[in-house]
Amino acid sequence: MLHQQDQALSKSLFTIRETVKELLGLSELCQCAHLVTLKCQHNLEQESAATRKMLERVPSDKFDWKPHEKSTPLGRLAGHIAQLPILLMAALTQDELNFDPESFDPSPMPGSVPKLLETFDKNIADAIGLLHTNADGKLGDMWRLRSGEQIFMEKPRAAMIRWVISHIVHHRGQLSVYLRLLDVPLPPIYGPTADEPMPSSV
Ligand code: NI
Repeated sequence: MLHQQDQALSKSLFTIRETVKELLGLSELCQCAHLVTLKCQHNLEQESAATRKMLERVPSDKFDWKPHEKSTPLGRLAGHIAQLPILLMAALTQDELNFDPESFDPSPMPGSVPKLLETFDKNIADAIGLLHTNADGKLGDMWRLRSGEQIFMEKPRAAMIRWVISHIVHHRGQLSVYLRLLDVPLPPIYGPTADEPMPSSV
């Protein structure tokens, strides 16, 4: 029974592989690494476009505002989102990133909305460029996020890239609540908002 299941699975995988090769004109199975790169790029482009729509709505005179005494101020939250793609670059160019306060030198937070958007656009473009030049064949390699001896995270590069994208989405959700509380009209992301319908082309 198990043998039959193995055979069925092998047959399915073979069919998938042949279909992918036919669709993309790929000649070798090793090109699957390139498919993972393309998938990462697609996810990143999709989520960064949606995230930029939210960053564009940040009011320039409310950078110090926060919804609760325990919350991060709006400017720092938006700046953190703009800087998160730096983690992607580290995942694509280094074996690890060490947040050790002794040696880690964080980038300065963007102090205005134009600077915020400029930082986000540049970081996303640089990360996508590195995906093209650095990713194929390396996405299965393990990558670490640490502070000195303390390891926060150890994952294959592809999983780390997915984690950073999820982290951007997580903070984008927070940002949408901040903007709602500040009475800023919200853009549609995966559905309409109370302020705007989805574009007709989506
Ligand atoms: Ni964060």
